[in-house]
Amino acid sequence: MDDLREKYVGLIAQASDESTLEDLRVQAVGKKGEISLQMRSLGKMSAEERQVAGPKLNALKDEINSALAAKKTALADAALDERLRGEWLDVTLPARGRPAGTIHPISQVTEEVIAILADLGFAVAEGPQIESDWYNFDALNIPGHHPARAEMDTFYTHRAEGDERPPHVLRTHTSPVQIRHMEAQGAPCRIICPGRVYRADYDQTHTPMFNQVEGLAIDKDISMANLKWTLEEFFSVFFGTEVKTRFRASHFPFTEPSAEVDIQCRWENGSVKVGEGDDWLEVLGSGMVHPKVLQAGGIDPAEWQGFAFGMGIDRMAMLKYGIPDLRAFFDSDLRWLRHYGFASLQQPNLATGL
Ligand code: 2NM
Repeated sequence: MDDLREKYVGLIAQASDESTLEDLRVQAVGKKGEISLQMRSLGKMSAEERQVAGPKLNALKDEINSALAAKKTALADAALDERLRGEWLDVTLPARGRPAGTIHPISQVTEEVIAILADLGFAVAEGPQIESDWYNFDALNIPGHHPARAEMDTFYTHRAEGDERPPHVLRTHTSPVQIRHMEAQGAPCRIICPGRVYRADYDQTHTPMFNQVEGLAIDKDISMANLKWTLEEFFSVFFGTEVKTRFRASHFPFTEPSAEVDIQCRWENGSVKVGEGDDWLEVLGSGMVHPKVLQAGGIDPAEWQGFAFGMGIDRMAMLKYGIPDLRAFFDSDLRWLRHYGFASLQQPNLATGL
């Protein structure tokens, strides 16, 4: 018995994992274990021998069981210590930076323009970017043979072979939205239509997709004077300084009379300053909506009249924020976006300034 005790106490002490320990348990006190076999042999002993050997064997069995349990706990503790050492974490370290995007200058300027004109009573209207040629051209007094159709460098969609209907177009201006609005809501109205427009043109100052805002105000007694005041008010708030405008007679199929609008500026070593100096910069087209256009929108030109204007958002963004190259707007260059982009919480608001 002393040999057995010595053997198993030694082996248990040396065991380095739980499965070795389990093997030892089976070997010593399992059904066919060495100690169990000894206990079975008690039956062949005399009563006196049994009285001595029985309790000793029981004590040995208890001792081995306790040794196994103690070692099992010790191994578990050691394993936990090991994990705690390995999984240690400094919760006071600063968090990883999360890259935040920026608001694109075109989005920012669109929101600025909306904020200013909304304050002047204009509601935002939107419409499809793929238009029928009726909404994009005919309704705007640009008939099929009109040179403006060719000049506009229009993108046409594809029709199936043998389909003789005129193809749809990528809208070349946001005016079709205004025709749709006239049809749906009638007069009076004050709306602005911001959005993407498309013309097949690509050079230093043109991209095939660009952004426009057009305005439309229809009522019984609206005149060019209202247009001029509205635009001067708009530019002054947009540029944050009093801006004079100059109206030059022009021609658009959808307005009569028509005017191109320049804003006051000064050229200063290669860059332009708006609202000072005595140079002029063309930024906008406008006029009184042509009677045929009102009619196309279902509005009686004998009863109603109105002004309309259109400007390029991209151009306004370049002027206000000193962005030199138009094409950079659409390059998705992250360094450019970080430099010219706006913080997402910096939302245009007339009360806090634009
Ligand atoms: C411009 C210039 C002049 C214009 C006209 C209309 C409509 F639909 F009411 F007839 N919307 N926008 C207009 C007039 C646009 O952009 C240079």
